[in-house]
Amino acid sequence: MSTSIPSLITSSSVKKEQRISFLQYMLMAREFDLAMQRLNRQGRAFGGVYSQTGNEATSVGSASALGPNDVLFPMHRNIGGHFVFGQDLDVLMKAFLARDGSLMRGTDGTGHYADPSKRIYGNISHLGAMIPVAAGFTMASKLRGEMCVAMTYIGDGGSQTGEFHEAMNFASVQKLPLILIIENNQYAYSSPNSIEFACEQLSDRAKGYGCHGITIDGTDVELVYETTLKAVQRARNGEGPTIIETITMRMRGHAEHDDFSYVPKDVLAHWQQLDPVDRYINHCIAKRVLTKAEIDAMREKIIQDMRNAIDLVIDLPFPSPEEAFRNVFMD
Ligand SMILES: Cc1ncc(C[n+]2csc(CCOP(=O)(O)OP(=O)(O)O)c2C)c(N)n1
Ligand SMILES: [Mg+2]
Repeated sequence: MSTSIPSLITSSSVKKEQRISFLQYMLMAREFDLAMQRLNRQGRAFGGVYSQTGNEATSVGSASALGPNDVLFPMHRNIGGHFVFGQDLDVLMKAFLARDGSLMRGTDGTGHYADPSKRIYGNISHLGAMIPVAAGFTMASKLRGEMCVAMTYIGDGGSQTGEFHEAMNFASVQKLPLILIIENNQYAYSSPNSIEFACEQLSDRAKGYGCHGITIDGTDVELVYETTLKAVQRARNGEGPTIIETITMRMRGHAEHDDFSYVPKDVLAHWQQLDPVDRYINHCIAKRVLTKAEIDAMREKIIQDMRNAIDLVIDLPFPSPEEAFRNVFMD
């Protein structure tokens, strides 16, 4: 593995306050993740706990490029996007700990919720299925004469589904304001890229659909932001969809039950050096955005907020068993 570490870009479209907010949201995503991992090991978080570590720059940078009328269809490693879209920490903690009365009524702990008040819709577990839904959202808003960009996400594995193809073809033909972020984190469960697809880059497919496509470093928040901003502008100009493939690494197992022993240790060590949060902290200190002491204080406050949210939620009751039958239809 090469040990070279690329420098992060300093985007001219980013102002100081935005840099601070990128850092804030990435730290929130990281600390939420660490809190969920701990709760899982303590037997207090149930179901799948899907680590976002390594994906913070992609989820925060991309969601930050959208405007107040746009919509987000996040996937299972996009907690950063929920924060960018203003989702409340306590609300998320209650949902992820599957407590009664949460957004998913306690029936799920992985963010399969829609919250129209926050313009967040997702995620749909069936890989690929959310892309046509996001495309349909933009089609509906177009028919209503509104200008609304939808952004959704798919993994390298999920990109191999039929719905990916159908949705991107349809969106390209209709020139829909849709942005698809392909989070290429090298693995789909235990399958590496080499047995998933034969094209060089997943964004190469854009040419076949007749839309725009680009592959970028998904660990560089300002690069992700700047690239997505251009895609948003194209979408608003009626130039149709964009596929942005972000190259990242899934730094833990598929979910916390998976020891990911199939990932070579030198590969993980290489990506550890590319950690998007640590590198952006150093970048912000070097660019005098904030001092180390200010960043430490920001992180400490976030950790305290996580503790407070857990304290608030942890003793709440689970839903009654009947909840499992609500919204289930049968004769
Ligand atoms: C259509 C479909 N097939 C299989 C699954 C089971 N499944 C859930 S996540 C996953 C791996 C996804 O890998 P990738 O798309 O690369 O995303 P990552 O988890 O790496 O972020 C699989 C196979 C599913 N949810 N939907
Ligand atoms: Mg993957």
